[in-house]
Formats: sequence, C-alpha cells, structure tokens
Amino acid sequence: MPDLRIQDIRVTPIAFYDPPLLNNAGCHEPFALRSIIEVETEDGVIGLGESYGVQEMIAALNELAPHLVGMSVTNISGLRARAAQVVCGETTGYSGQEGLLPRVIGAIEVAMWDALGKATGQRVVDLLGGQVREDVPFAAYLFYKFKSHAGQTATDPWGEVLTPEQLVGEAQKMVDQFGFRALKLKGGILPVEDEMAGLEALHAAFPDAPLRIDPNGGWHVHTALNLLPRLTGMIEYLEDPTLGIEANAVVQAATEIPLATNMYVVAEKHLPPAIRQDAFRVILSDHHYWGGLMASRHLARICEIWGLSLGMHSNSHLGISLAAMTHLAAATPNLTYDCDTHYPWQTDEVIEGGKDAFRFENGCLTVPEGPGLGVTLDRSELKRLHQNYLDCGILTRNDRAEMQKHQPDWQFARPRY
Ligand code: GKR
Ligand code: MG
Repeated sequence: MPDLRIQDIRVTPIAFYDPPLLNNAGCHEPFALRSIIEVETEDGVIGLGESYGVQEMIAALNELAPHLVGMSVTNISGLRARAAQVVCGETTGYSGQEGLLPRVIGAIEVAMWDALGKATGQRVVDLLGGQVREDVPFAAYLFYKFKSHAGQTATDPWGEVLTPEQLVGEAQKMVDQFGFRALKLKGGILPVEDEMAGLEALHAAFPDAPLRIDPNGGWHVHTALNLLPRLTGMIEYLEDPTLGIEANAVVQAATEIPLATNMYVVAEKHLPPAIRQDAFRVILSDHHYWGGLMASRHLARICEIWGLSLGMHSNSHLGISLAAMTHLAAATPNLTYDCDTHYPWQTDEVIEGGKDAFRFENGCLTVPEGPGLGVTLDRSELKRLHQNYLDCGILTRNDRAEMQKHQPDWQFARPRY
C-alpha cells in the first residue's frame, strides 16, 4: 500500500511569453504569470498542478502548504477545511470579483489527484468517475491583437489582427494548424460595427463553424438587444454580453440564443440568483476558480439538474492546466460545447515533450497516456520560466496599464459600447 501522506508542497511562480492580445480590459502583457504546484508524497511521488501566478495567489499557496503536510492526497475535504482556515474564507482580491479560496484549493487539489493517480497507477479521468468520451473538442480562441508589444519591434507569427480580413486569416491559421470546428471571438474591444463585420466575415468564410462572441460585459443592454436580430442564426451562444446577472437576464429574455457566462456565475452563491432570473443558459466552468476537479464535476451535475448547458473557460495557460482540463472534460458526461483554450497562443511549455506533448486532431485532444494527469515536469524549463518571473518584474496581471503603453489616453470602460 503506497504511503499517500503529503511530505512536501512546492510552489514555483513562472512567467511565459504571451502575445499582445486585446480584450475589453486592455492588452495582454509580454509575460503571463502562472504557479506550478508540486505535491510530494512520503513515497516521493510528485503530483502536479498549475494555476494563477499573481502575487496574492503565490502568497496564499505558500502560506497553506505547510498546513497540509501529513494529510493524505485523498483528503479533498481536509484540503478544503484547512484552506478555509488558513486563507480565511472569501476575499475580494483577485479581479475584485471572485474569491481567492477556491482558486487556492483548486491549484493544490489537481496536484493531489495527480499524485494519487501516479501512486496508484490510475489516470485522473478514472479517478473522476470514468471516461465518457475519447476525444475532447476545443474551440479556436480568436483575439484581435497588436503586431508587437509596446516599445518592441519584434512581431509574432500571428501579426496584427484588427480588420475582418486579418481576423479571417487568424481563424484560417488556427483551423489549419489545429483543426478546430468552433470559433470564439473575443469582443468588447472595437466599436460594435467593426466586431460585427469581423463576425460576419468569419461566418462567410466558415459557414459551418459554430461561432461565439464574448465581449466580457463590454456592451450596454440596449446595444446587445439591438444586435440580437443580426446574431440570431449566426452564433451558437452569446458570452457575457453585458454587465451582471440582472442585465444579462434582460438580454436572455429577448432571445433564443443561449447566453453563456464565465464572469457572473463563478461561485456557488451565484447559481441561485442566475437560475431564478434565467440569466444564462450556458455555464462556462473552470476548475481553476471553481475549487478544483471534484467541485467542477459537482457543478456539471448541478447544471444537468437545472437544465443548463456546460462549456469550459480558459485563461493563458500551459500544459499541466491543459491536461487537467482534458481529463475533466473527458469525465464530464454533459459537456455541451467545445472547450475554450488559449493554448495555441503560448509558445513556452513546462512539461516534458514541450509543445509536441499535445497533438490536436480535428480540434480535439485525447486524454494523455499514463497515470495521473499523464504529464511530467521539465525541470530545466521550470527553472528558465521561473527566472523569467524573477526578471520580468510583473507581479500581477494589468491589461489596462499595458494598453495605455500602446494608447496613452485609453480608458477602461465596461460596458463600453
Ligand atoms: O485572455 O484576454 C483574455 C481573456 O479575456 C480572459 O482573460 C478571459 O478570462 O478568456 C476569458 C473569457 O472567456 O472571458
Ligand atoms: Mg468569457
């Protein structure tokens, strides 16, 4: 019988290259931050997790880590209880809208599942209840973007994307390289007419592709209502068109297009008001902020009970997160839509095999082979990306300040249009 007690937990902040992608909050900085979590058992088995890398997350993970030593990696309830004591419950820290606690739990919980799987020779997908699909479908995540980062001349292979033609070019490249079926456009950036022209160009170029647009709450209710006739028949869902549960409920009441969210239903307490008001018909889950893989399986069951559809949200991430998302999606029977992933935008990797470790076929991934999450840490890359973190001077995500380096008079506004 393996000794499943936790002997040590290590948290390594890393920074990896990120292109100048645009969103309603501004522009991506040259480096995105993540935390890499290693949970080591008494037998020396190491479980891996990946999560947010902002300063308060790193501090909370480091504060909690010693309190988990001696606990079994099977004790998810113990993790939750200990984390609640140490992290002191809900804070309004991260993004000013969600709690730090479920993020901290989620980060360590994934590594505990991975350690359990590796110690017992089982895949995480099996520990989560069993595999219900061979292929996990992902969507192309299309962003408007600048050619280069502020003050730099080096451009990335995607170039500038600000016009409908450039957007179709970006989509074509994603489809050619990864075989994605569904296309998601990050909106809430350009004037509405420009983004509609982009969406219509995508629809014309890829008439069979399920489309989505996500303005991140960037539209006023009246703007969203005005656009509904043009969006009907063109998109599979409309993601967070406007601000908050009540305002989105007004939009949902006016359309058959399902509204989706990863902004306003991000914790259990948001489910009752959102369901009562029929504000959203698609929940975009994310194990990184829902408190881990088990909590995400529970969320899927809640969605099933209440007749809500389910998709998966992402942020800039590397392969440990992608592996966890794939295992979770493969174990979730009622996953309705192709999952989001930022993965094609990333060039760095922290797992062995690098970017070749994952092969998208027709936009899908299969569950990585091997026990646990099926991925192994590349220690030299971990070291390099940790050095990036130390050198880059970025401690939190600030898309707004980054945007102002490109356009000094740019002001954040949500809703903007
Ligand atoms: O990476 O710019 C971005 C996205 O806007 C991200 O921050 C969001 O969390 O992908 C996300 C979304 O669907 O809202
Ligand atoms: Mg979204």
